[in-house]
Amino acid sequence: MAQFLPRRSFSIPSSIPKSYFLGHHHAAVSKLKTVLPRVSLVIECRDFRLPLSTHNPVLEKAVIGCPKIIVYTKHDLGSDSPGVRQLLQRLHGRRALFWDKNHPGATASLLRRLKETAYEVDSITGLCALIVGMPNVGKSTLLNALRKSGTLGRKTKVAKTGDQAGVTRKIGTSVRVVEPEERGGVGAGVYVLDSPGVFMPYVEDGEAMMKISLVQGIKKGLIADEILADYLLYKMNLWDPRLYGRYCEPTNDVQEFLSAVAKRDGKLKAGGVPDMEESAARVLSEWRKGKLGKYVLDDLSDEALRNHELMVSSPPLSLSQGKKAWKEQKKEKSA
Ligand SMILES: Nc1nc2c(ncn2[C@@H]2O[C@H](COP(=O)(O)OP(=O)(O)OP(=O)(O)O)[C@@H](O)[C@H]2O)c(=O)[nH]1
Ligand SMILES: [Mg+2]
Repeated sequence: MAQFLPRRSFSIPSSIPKSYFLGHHHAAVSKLKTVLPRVSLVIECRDFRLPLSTHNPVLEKAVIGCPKIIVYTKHDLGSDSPGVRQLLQRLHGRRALFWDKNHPGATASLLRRLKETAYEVDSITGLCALIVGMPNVGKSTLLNALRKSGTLGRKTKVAKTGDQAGVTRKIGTSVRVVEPEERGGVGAGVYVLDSPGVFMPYVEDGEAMMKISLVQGIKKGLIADEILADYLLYKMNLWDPRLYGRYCEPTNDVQEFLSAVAKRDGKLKAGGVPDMEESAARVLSEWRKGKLGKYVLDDLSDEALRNHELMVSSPPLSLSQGKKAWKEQKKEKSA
């Protein structure tokens, strides 16, 4: 049999949107600036599968000057990529932490870091930390985990979570995650503020938009599932085509792949015709659960890191330009 050759590049459809900068994202950035004076530490969450694409220059700028730690969330879903954790650790040093919701040790490490900072800050009102990040990266889940682990006995879920972008809409009130000293805790206690996910005003790179959509950082349907499934097939072929070996032999043809998924997982329409839409949705759902490999999607070569730094230091659009671009994009779609 001829050796299988994966596609070396993926042609980005022109229909891919370049923005998802909603009104509440803009409002959240303004609000962040007003709460910042009482914040001593920013906890910036980025999705471990997208260490660069979920690093938002707008947030970087909004919290500038405040000490920050970077929490790479959903570490469990990127654990098959060798060396990434070490690379990020080298880039950020002690500022980076790797976290997943099913690993209590990771929450305990972050709590330790918060307590250390509370001792250093030694404020009579306690330490106030602010969680920021792109939509759906796991900010509210992190807050709930900190609360559960840090305040023994208080198991109530304090923040709403969900597997789509835009679950948290407002900066709420701060939540105690470490009790004050007189109750066996630290200093005057540690408090954490959750915030809504904030998107970037403009994403020049269509591939980055597809990656963000794969991890559900933008609204479902903005990019068709079949396009995302094709992109995922392209990536799986570069990682290891055996990842989907339960469905079919290695292929670069998304129709062939989705037909095989339909047959195996019963996604068939009347007359046994494969339901491509349902099959694409199934593929995405399996991947999001880590059942088609747990790989980091971003390219982390030296060149990609350099380009990313350039983009962060001079982003393509300002906030108001971003808002305008989003409105125009929506108008074009509905025309
Ligand atoms: N596998 C895995 N899933 C996670 C982890 N953390 C969060 N999730 C899931 O990711 C989804 C999003 O979590 P949220 O906490 O609502 O994300 P968010 O950043 O607050 O989202 P917005 O408020 O919409 O910006 C939920 O379905 C969580 O269960 C993790 O460490 N591992
Ligand atoms: Mg949230």
